[in-house]
Amino acid sequence: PFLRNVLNHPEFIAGNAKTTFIDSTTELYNFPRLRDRGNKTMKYVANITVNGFPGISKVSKPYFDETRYPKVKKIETLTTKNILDNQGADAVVEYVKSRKEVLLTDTTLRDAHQSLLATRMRLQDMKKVASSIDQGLPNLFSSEMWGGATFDVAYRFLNESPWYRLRELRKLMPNTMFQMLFRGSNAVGYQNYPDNVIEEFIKVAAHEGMDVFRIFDSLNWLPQMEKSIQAVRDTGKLVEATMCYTGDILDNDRQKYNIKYYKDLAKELQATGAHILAIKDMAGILKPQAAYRLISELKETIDIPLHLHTHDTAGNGVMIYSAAVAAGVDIIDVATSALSSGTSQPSMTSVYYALKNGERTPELDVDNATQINHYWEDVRKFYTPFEKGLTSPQTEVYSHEMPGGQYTNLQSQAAAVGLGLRFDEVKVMYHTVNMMFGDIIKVTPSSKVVGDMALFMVQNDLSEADIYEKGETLNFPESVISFFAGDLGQPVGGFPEKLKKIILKDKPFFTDRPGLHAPAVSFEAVTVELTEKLGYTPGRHEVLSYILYPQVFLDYQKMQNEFGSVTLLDTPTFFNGMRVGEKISVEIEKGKTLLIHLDSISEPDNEGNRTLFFNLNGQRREVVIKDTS
Ligand code: 3PY
Ligand code: ZN
Repeated sequence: PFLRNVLNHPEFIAGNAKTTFIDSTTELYNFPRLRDRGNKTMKYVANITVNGFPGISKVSKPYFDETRYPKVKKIETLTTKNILDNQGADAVVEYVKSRKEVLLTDTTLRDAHQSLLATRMRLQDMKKVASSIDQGLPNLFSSEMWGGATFDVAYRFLNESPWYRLRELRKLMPNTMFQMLFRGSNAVGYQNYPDNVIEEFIKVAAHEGMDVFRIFDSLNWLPQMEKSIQAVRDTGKLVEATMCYTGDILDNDRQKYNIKYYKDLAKELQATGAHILAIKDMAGILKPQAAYRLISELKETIDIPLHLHTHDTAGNGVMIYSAAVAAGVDIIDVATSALSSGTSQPSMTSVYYALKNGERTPELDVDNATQINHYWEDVRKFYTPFEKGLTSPQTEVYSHEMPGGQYTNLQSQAAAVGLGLRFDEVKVMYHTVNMMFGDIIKVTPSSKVVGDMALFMVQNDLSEADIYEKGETLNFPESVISFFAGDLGQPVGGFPEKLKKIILKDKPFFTDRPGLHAPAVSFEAVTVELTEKLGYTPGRHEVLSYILYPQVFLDYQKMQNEFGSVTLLDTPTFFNGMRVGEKISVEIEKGKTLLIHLDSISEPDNEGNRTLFFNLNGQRREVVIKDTS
């Protein structure tokens, strides 16, 4: 079967198979699973049906309306992806500069669901709309569909390989530039990694189809971005070097991050090799008039295109974009309406209509965008258990400055430690902690440090004064100690020395780049180690996943062995299992479909086991599951 897989593989048939083909094309190895895939899938479904999906309350499977699949008109035009592939990164930059209209990046497949649905969007739902986006919205600058929290959440909570997601979408969206969020020296993790891991990750991601790398550092510390910027340049793809926005340039009482700070940083990022400058307003606190001033002055300061990212948390998103567009911003981040607003990005079509008949109206086929949006309206309902019920603008964000992607996460973290009803206090404490830390940039992972400290203080009823008075005797959260030890780099203006002493006690700390102290990883040695654990030789992408998230990756492999490719299940079944009498179909590969019917479920026996009676492609099957619900 292995040879048959090789010979039938589209890449092989197309003559694209190189000597690394077999190593890097892991789906070829799926053959031993083929025979028992049906059994594994049923086992997964049976378990979810009886015990529910981990982390969400078990409910009977909801009835959803029929999903409206988009019917888009295919639009033929030269795309940014065509330019990148045929003429290179600099040609894309020239193209962007030559456009009068503002360009759009669609964040639906990454930040939108990271910010609204705890990053739980599954590939299965992306795949069904991917080619409609590719064909119907070809004027997009890019589709942000990877990176940030999606990498570990895919493995950890969805039993889905982020690499598989990238490859599958690449096949369906050949004419759209893919964009990812990359946390500089923290890659797609929450800690520093050795330089050669960062470089290898970028190389492999570029090879797998990533085009635009938005590289940021959680403290805006340039030394933490330089290696990544160079690594992307070496691949020939596009570098969007990023400055994270915090504070308020128009507030005379808050001048740590003033206009000069941003202009100087922009110049440095341009000099370091940025093709594009991203302004990452991760919390959505850039106010419209500040946006106008910031963009206008940056336009006069640097000559690379500007790409603005915001979150609509406070409800001012369209106004921010309107001001930024008037000031000359080149690209803005929007999301499909159904997954926009609130802690997500502003709506693509709202922005379109706000700018319609103006000088810089985006090129967007609004009928296609609307069709695609109908699909997302239906799909969002599958993810209701992950919604946090934020239905109105949160202007408190101007005070706590929490990133859009963190808000709902911190809410869950607070609930998990029994502070669900005291979340308002946590938000206020978050602001206090930021000021105690010296007013830092707050974005993954520095935002997590502030969040951990805020939770710690509220949970232990500690005030700011208590920290200074009793600090010697307190056991601070690990992330806070690590932050003050310089593991994430150096904050703008340095650490507050008094607090640093209290938190670190006698522990050592870095004052230079942590990457200078991290020994290079031997990919060969890790490959050998991982081969032993997996029983097959992993591809380089799997080695990288294991280096970044060892336990998460091994747990994912274990789930794969036990339940097979659950990524292929439809989302309602994935989260809710099956109803008695229901029939589902799972296309496991082209022309091979599992038809699964759940006939009945027994009462639990003396040991608490239930038997589920299925019919799988016409054959009766039984699965016994322990009822732990
Ligand atoms: C991430 O790093 O995941 C973010 O979205 C930061 O805003
Ligand atoms: Zn964001």
